[in-house]
Amino acid sequence: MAFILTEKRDSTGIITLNHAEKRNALSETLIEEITAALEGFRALDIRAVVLRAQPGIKVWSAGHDVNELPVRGRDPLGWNDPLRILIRSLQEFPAPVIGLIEGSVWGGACEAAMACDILIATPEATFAITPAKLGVPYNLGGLMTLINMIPLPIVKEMLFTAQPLPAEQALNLGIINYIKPNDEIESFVLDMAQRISGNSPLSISSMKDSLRLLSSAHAVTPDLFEKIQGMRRIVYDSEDYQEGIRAFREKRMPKFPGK
Ligand code: LCV
Repeated sequence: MAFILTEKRDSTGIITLNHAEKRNALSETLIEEITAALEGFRALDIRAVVLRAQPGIKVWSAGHDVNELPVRGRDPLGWNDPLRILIRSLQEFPAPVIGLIEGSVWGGACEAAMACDILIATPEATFAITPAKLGVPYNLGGLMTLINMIPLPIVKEMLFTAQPLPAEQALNLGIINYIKPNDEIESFVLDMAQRISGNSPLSISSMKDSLRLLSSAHAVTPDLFEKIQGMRRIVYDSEDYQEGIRAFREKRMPKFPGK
């Protein structure tokens, strides 16, 4: 069964998340379909991509498929894990990716949305970054994506409270580019994609990649990297992590032992 729909409209490629029964959770299968669609778009001279969910959806994506998180003793957000592959494929795609956001966005799906180049949301859209709800230690690259997009006090509030940020606040903070009503957002996004497609794809792809490289250019020494990885390992080896996954599976609130 296809967990996404794809469409080509002139020089715009549209990817629609289409696994509503699992709230478009970012499973390995769904992510493989997205990355394959992006590869296919490269061959079709696509000059702008729209990443969306089904029109009128209540949950844009519930984030990482929790059932695919490793049970114990392995970094849940390692370089080769599907979510990291998805983030890189969006950031490295040569043409701009416009995120069309309707509904609530959770966990790693927030980072996937923020890995898009331009974000346009409906007024009801919300963004909740939730590793603290699961006892997950977010990874270095993911934190970089967030602090490149969101002022640090807001990143801390979102990570520590795991509460949804409303679209209006996201707009005021410059996290999203526009808020558009449900009945206007699709045409607004497609018009923007059309305008982008009329410009030089070579100029745009070199500027997109340069901005990615410049924004990720941070001096992380081996000591600093190993210190952060050591802190993260304590968390993903912890009882907190076990309890977060278990509580999700048992559909109950977690009771974190803090060890
Ligand atoms: C697998 C799911 C999921 C799901 N995975 O519908 O950012 S990090 O570090 O935390 C990272 C590791 C990450 O992204 O973790 C995931 C973070 N996501 C969340 O915390 C959101 C978890 N989901 C929810 O809170 C609710 O599902 C929302 C509020 C999104 C929607 O609630 P609603 O009542 O509409 P259900 O909860 O009933 O979910 C419908 C089906 O989708 C599955 C869920 O298990 C259920 O499946 P069953 O019908 O088989 O029981 N589902 C939802 N989210 N992230 N599966």
